[in-house]
Amino acid sequence: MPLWDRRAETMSEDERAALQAERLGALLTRLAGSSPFYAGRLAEAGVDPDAPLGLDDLPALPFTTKADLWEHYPWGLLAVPREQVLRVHGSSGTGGRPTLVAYSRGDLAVWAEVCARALGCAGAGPGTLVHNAYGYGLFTGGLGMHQGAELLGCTLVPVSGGQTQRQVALIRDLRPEVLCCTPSYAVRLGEALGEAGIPRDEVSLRVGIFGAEPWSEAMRAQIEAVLPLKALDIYGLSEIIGPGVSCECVEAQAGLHVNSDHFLVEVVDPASGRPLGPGQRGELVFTTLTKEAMPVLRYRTGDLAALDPSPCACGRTLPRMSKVTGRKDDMLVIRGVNVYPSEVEAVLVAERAVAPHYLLVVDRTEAMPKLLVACELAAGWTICADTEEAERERVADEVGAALLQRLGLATEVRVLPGGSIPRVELGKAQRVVERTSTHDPLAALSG
Ligand code: DLL
Repeated sequence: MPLWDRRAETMSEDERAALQAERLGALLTRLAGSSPFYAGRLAEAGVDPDAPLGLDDLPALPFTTKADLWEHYPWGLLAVPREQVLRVHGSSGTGGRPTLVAYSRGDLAVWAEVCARALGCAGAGPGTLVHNAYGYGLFTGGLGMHQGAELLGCTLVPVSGGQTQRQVALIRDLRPEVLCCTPSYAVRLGEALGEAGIPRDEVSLRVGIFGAEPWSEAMRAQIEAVLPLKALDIYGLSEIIGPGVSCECVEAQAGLHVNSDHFLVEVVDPASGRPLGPGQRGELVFTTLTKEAMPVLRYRTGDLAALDPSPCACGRTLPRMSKVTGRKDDMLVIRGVNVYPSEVEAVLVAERAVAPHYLLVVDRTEAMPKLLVACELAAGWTICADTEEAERERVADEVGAALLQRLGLATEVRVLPGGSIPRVELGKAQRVVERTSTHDPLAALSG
């Protein structure tokens, strides 16, 4: 399988470490001279930016957080004159305040390079037909994959998100091999292709590059069951570059290759910030070694994963990160029990009687919070309308028992008729919502 940048992707560990140390030293010198924010942070931490620095010194460098980006919104973390910024992207964020990031010409080139590597991981090359259903706009998904596909020489269909019927027609007519979109939208597209009378085996797609939201191994199996493709995980965040920070390869599907020649990766204990070793799950932290416009030092992502430095069967030597199993701030605490939404997803997706669409409702209408799990019956599970309600109740009991066993928590499960859970056609799926005395998200659902 051709690698987009064989040299960078198969470098020996020592060679890569030397490159990283050299780039880290250059970054510190640059930041001390061009970023008042980092010049201050480095001085506070007692770091001399011109002293020789090895990778072992990394833990002595200060962290950067999302709060730093917000406090210095919009241009405070720029390390180049504003006129050298060619583009701004960002994410909407949960609090309504966007996180904005800036790209220089060099940054856009690095971004295209790492997205081309991701497409290379999917086995794409010049002429490969790519259907890009990530949203175009401030969100990094659409334009990020777009530039990577163009650099690689792919035939790109920049369809963006939404308008599912039109997407189905384009997939039927153009016969793309690679699909880029969120995993939840991949499920929706699989469903819509079936509804349009296109059987799974007649769909041309061979590989999917899915990311921007967490998805479990069980969800991978579901997607591969509705679409005839290998589903690969791609990870990234606006603050670091967008998609292309890391991606799985089609050969192994065993962890995401981190482009660590550009994005130095660490895993730290989310509470203490202390570095963790290979295989230990903690918070991902990245340092952008080559970014010009808005570089970040030890950026705390809040995303939880583990690292594996061993080489992959595909020949790449880049370290691999596990799937992101959640964010440190999306852990729910229900009656003293820690619940990760990904654990609930794993139970639901393993249950054949329910479709892979769900909503977790944290019910705060009483003194003690409760977890309500709303899902729906799988398409074609019951054919007899008379028995459907009883069947939904039976399945709800079954799912409730499985959740109790897995989480150690009693939940209230509602299995609704097929099609009740709203499908997300644009942007990221929001699977956890709150129910309060003034707002009931369940009221809008049928069943
Ligand atoms: O979601 C960039 C992206 C676009 C990645 C397309 C992959 C594909 P943001 O909007 O800034 O950037 O959101 C970043 O999304 O911190 C994670 O919490 C989450 N996330 C992104 N990819 C994954 C993934 C883009 N593969 C935030 N698995 C990150 C789990 C992911 N979570």
